[in-house]
Amino acid sequence: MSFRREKYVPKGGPDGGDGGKGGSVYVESSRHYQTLGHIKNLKKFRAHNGQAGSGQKKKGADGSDIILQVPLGTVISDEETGEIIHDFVSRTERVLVLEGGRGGLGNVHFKSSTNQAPRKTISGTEGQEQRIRLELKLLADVGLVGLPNAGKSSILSKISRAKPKIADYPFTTLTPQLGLVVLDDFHSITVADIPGLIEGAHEGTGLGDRFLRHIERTRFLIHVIDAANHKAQDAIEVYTMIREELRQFNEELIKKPEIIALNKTDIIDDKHELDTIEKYFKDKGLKVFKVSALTDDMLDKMIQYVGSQIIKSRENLYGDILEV
Ligand SMILES: Nc1nc2c(ncn2[C@@H]2O[C@H](COP(=O)(O)OP(=O)(O)OP(=O)(O)O)[C@@H](O)[C@H]2O)c(=O)[nH]1
Ligand SMILES: [Mg+2]
Repeated sequence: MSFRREKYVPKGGPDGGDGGKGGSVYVESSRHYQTLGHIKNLKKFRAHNGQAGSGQKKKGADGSDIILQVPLGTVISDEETGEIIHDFVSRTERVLVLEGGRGGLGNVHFKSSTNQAPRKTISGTEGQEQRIRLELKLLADVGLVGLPNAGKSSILSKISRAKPKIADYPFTTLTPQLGLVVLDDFHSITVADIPGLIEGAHEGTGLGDRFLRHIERTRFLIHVIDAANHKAQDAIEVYTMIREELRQFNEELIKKPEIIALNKTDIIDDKHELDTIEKYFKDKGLKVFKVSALTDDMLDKMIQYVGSQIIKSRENLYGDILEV
């Protein structure tokens, strides 16, 4: 609120200007970032306040916006309700998370024939606050799942140029690894190697299930089973257990199309056990590949099959978009 005060201008009338708008908070995906490391230790992001208006009808400056940059693959959600605000999947995008408060209105607006000296103003709105969760999920087409030591990383290292750590003890892989698998001159798919799962992973046993979020968005799962060190009955139990861990984490995971990779066939003596395992899965309607990450046996066939499935699902996806 302000009134014009000038020599020789008695009762100068209202001249209080408007307040500036508060800044807004945006989140933007950027190809320059691959992790959320740059914002890990920053707990609060605050856009700037708008400045107050002043006399002589001066409007206050708008507060500047703040733009938080995150890598592609980040999902932002409301920490309290869990509601997804945005999923940055395919390209760089900018999303308005919180709109800055409206600036107040100065008394210059409220002059009328009956009120030449209005004392009325309208306050600006308060800025808003929200707790949001930022989660980075890999964007892979295919996920490799299975017990520790099943040979997931060995398979990834053979089908892609990724160089994951491989060793003869459980929990060699401590974080998910991503590999690019080139199918032909025009097509490639990405495959994620997830740390091994054991019974109770959903309750935190072993490395727990926290890496499973990285396969939530895959289109396809390859279930890797060490067929050399499991009797048929064990292999089946292992499969059922892993599926149960996946289900506990997210029902959607077990609805994904999957195939079975029976690995380490190079050191199997008892072909009868192997046939029993294979029959069990085939009877369930699942496609089975008897592979060896050591000798490369059947890996190529498996990848061609998985690749063709992925390419088909991509075509369907684009088909849907065209229909819309
Ligand atoms: N003989 C033979 N050994 C294999 C084969 N595949 C993997 N191995 C061995 O099995 C062991 C475990 O292999 P990894 O690829 O590290 O297994 P992983 O499933 O990634 O294990 P985690 O990372 O602990 O979950 C290593 O000693 C590999 O050399 C195979 O086809 N044949
Ligand atoms: Mg591994």
